[in-house]
Amino acid sequence: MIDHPDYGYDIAAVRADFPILRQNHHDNVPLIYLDNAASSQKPLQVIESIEQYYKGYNANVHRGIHKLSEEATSAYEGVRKKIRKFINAGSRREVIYTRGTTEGINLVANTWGREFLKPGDVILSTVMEHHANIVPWQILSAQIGTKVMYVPILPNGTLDMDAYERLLRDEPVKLVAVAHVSNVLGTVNPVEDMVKKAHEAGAKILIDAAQSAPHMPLDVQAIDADFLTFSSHKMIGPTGIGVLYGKRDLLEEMPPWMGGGDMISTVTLQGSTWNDLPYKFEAGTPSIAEAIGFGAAIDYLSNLGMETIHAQEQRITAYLLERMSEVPGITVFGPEADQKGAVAAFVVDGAHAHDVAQLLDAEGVAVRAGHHCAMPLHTELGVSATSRASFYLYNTYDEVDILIEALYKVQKTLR
Ligand code: 7TS
Repeated sequence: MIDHPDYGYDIAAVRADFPILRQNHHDNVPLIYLDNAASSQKPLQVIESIEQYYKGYNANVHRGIHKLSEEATSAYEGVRKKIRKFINAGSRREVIYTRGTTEGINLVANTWGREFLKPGDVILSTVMEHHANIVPWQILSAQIGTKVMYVPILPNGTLDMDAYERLLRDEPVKLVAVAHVSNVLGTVNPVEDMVKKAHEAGAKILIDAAQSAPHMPLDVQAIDADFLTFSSHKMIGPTGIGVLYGKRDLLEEMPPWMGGGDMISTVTLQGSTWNDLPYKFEAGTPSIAEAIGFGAAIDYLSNLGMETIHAQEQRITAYLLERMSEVPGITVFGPEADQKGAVAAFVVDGAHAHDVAQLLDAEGVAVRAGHHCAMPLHTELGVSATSRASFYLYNTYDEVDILIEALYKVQKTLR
């Protein structure tokens, strides 16, 4: 038995905050939730904040002068300030609410991309991206004549940085669009270095932080990102809300994308003028309850401390990879633990990823199987599908052990 280091926080107290973790998955087996890269579970603090809003001060925001609307507006805008602090943005005006990462990327493609990219310009993505950071650039390119190119990966699952520099040098790259952390390989990309090199080449850079914002401290000013986007639901908050951070001067010169209420300053039958940031990009009634729940999630994460959460995830990742390496006939994709987030996508020799996931599910272990919205990456890896175990702050070393035991059982069943 390996002597597990401390979690850095009271793991029992944390787990007690997440009601869903108390249930049995099937009749007799407890739930081991290892699908956190897809979506995380929610603590009572988040669930109750939403209930309190609907019970106590539900109203539309930025409208009426009645007390309820003022209370709702103050809570909704208060969360924006929390997000500003959480990512160290220079101003709350740089924090745009979206429905999530996907919408954040599409917003940049449809506003900045349409306004500032020209036929022949190159958008540089990577082969390890989620479809959300590939498809919007392909759609845009089909419409305006830009070209999408991709940074390849090395055999260990890290980006080929020589190729990155070469592409920046040899191609007319105007935008780099890269994931901070891969949702399959877990690779933590050297974004500060990538930003520096993109800027030296005269390109802007968008960072898809869907898999980093939940797991490590983020400082958008230190990274010097032009755009950075993430989703609440992967960081113990509700679905339907996320953030696009953008540098203020860029956001100021971008035209709006969706038109409607709240995003205008004046409207006549002949034309309209736009509201100030961030509202220029927030047409229509927003996800108010979800934003309030997101605020409770940020409070929760901040109270534990993102450094503390990250340090624990690094320990559990090291333990996970060590234990998985003991099981014969299993290939885990991606780099070593010290370069990797808490995710292990793997294949079991002679077994289909979906069968593995189904058998694990019978043991109470919830993992995802498939291409994880990263088909080009799976093609590159030479597999059609992987099973993926992804961890978060409430997962335990005992759950790693249960996963490993379950994997031995799966192998026996499939043999
Ligand atoms: N980018 C990355 C790196 C992701 O992992 C995801 C979601 C997205 C973008 C899209 O986020 P959304 O909140 O807008 O949907 N990733 C996954 C996953 O790995 N399994 O399910 C969703």
